[in-house]
Amino acid sequence: MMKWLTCRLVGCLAVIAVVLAAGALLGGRPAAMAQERGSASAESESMDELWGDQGVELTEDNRSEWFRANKYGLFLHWGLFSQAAGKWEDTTYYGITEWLMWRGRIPVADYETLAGQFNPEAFDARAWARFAKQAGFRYIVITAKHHDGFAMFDSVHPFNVVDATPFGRDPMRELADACRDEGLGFGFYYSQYQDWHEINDWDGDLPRRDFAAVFEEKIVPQVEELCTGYGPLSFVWFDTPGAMTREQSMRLVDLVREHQPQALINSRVGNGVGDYSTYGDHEIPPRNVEGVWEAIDTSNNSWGFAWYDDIWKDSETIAHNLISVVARGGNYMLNIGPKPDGTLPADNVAFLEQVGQWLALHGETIYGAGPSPWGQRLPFGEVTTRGQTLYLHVFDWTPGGKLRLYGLDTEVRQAVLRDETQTALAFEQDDAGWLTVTLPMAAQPGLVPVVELTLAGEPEVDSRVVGLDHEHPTTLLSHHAEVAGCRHGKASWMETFGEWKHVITLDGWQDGGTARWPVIPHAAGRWAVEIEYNAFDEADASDFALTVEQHGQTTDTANIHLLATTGPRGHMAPSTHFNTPRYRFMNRRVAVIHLETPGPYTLTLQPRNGVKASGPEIHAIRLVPLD
Ligand code: JFZ
Repeated sequence: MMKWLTCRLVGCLAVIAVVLAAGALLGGRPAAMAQERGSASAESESMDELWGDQGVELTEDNRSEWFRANKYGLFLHWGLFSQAAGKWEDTTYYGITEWLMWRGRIPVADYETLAGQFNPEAFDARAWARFAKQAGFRYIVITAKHHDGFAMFDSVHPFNVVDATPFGRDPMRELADACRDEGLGFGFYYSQYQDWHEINDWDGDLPRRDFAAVFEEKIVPQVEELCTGYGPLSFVWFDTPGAMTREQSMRLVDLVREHQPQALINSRVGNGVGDYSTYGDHEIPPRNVEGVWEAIDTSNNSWGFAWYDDIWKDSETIAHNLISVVARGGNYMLNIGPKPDGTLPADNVAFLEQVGQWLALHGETIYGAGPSPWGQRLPFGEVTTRGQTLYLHVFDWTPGGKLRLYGLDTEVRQAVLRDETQTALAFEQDDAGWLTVTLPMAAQPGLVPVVELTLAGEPEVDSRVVGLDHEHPTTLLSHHAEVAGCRHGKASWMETFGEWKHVITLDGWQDGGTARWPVIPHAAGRWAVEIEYNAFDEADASDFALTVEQHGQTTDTANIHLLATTGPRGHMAPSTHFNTPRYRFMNRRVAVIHLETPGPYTLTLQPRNGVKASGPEIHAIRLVPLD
């Protein structure tokens, strides 16, 4: 999400693509982002209601409440691009499969031949909806029309699934009905600005029309078809607003409001007029984000089905991602690229079903749960909340190990392991601000074990000082630092298969610049210092000092030498979608520091011998306990 960019470019799609690479086709962050933070207020309600199990009905007045109650959505990218699966004639275009038409500069008439082959006879909308329900998803958003302009629904525009394919059915209607029967939310993805079937810069036979005409002739009528023909919708999910005017964005919003007043509209409708914000693809923000927002992600690396992409995220990774997004305050919408025959990839489904089994036991810690009062990941895992309850999700389970949390000011009444034993766990809260929970001497119970803490009141946490655990590595994020003479920045780029990467950084280093983190070790000891950073050749071998101070006195200094990570500042391989700059963040162990007495310290990172080319981009410092 790059809110500082506003796209004013029209016409040339090549230019637009470059701008997309920089993220500008995304909508700006909507005004709704400034809204109040959600909290599960009604403690007295039954658990089912608190879990959002049909407890919150989606109406015009409680869109954000419904959204927050449901947390986990299934995104589906399905269309003619699935038929091609990343390959056109003899060439595989690795990455961002649903952009095949653009990448292959395929003329409209040639691309239309895919419709003649599209016949997903194994498609069973009820089976998809049942799977989604079992996997713990609360809503589905599916591509009704992607950038290739092909309508996966019955439309007056002839380039559609009913009129142009041997399949001849309307899968959107079947899925809408099936979702309603399963009690799942349902919505359409609709690409409102990019429609390469109507406007592109490579097909000489295409009549030259401007967007304003296409908007009136196709976009508005199709959005109306989707809003009037498929029953109540939970979402209309727009994408890549490009050079849409505010009036055009508002036309679409008004249209949705008129027919579907309860439906949520995402920020990519453009011009800051949506209900909630969509983060950059594949991005989980490292620190809590206020307002109503979602992170979107893929199960493998591409959105649309790709014949070569079997790089599935396993169930543990997906569960961790979901938990982390909820702990940051958002919703997680995870994508599957269905196959051209209408089935879902089997490995993909199997991993998601395992997550569903975990959610069947621990849904209470996710659906409608509040964000972590610590504002970022803790060394052992993630925290979510519900009223006076804290859920500690243990990502790193050691039998008999300790979970340490620093800065909780509220009294803990009890700690219980959320498994079938419901074992009460020993815990201790000391005067220095540490809470220590002792795990049982047992093998890891389930996909992600959860410890439930009951507090004497709503959690109050001082999260400014980072507690250094001496059993788990602790991460000091760039954005947690107080800076002078360097900046909080962010690097975003697209990798081989179209997956975006986003990394927050400290960059723009000047001579004498500093980044400072307040930390407090749980016990005296030595920590290995690892730095995750990117340094282009020009900034190679930057020298830094990491100073350890207590009560204004320097107690230790480590000298740090950061070698280039990337080779020459270059571009991605030619097989890649866009020519975005190549970043290569690496985690390197660079020093050892000593923290020998109790109490808080300040760690200061500072360049030593003059900064070259504004220095490296530093994502985080990781302190790994050695004692
Ligand atoms: C868009 C589409 O172009 C893509 O095909 C897919 O449908 C995805 C869900 O959305 O791609 C984007 C849009 C914005 C960003 C990244 C990918 N962004 O700004 O980070």
